Amino acid sequence: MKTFRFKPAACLLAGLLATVSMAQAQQAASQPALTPEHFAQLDRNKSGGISKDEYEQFMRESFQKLDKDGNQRLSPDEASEIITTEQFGVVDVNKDGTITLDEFIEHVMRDFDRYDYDKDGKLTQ
Ligand SMILES: [Ca+2]
Ligand SMILES: [Ca+2]
Ligand SMILES: [Ca+2]
Repeated sequence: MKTFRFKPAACLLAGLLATVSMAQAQQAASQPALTPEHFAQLDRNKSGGISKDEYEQFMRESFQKLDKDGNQRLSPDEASEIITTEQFGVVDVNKDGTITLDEFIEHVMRDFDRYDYDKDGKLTQ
């Protein structure tokens, strides 16, 4: 592995997405790989749980950061910081070659539901 110089947010996001694709590949209910540091970043109000709002807010901010040219779409280039070409194809539901905020949020919020085992609308450790 070469050393990546991700910003913390991008690094966390890459970790989350990588976990997801692995889970999809294995069709297994693997544990979310939320480290204590990740958890602290997502749990903005330090309530001890990550609400859907907190999760979505983080993802929206991540999207804005990745969208370098600010056209509200991620090109394969822009997204390459966090996902592989294969993952890009999964998130780009309508296959137009870009990932819109809607496609992005829909994808990551599905992950939220998957992680939320007890369906209480919060991720806890
Ligand atoms: Ca919280
Ligand atoms: Ca863009
Ligand atoms: Ca698309």
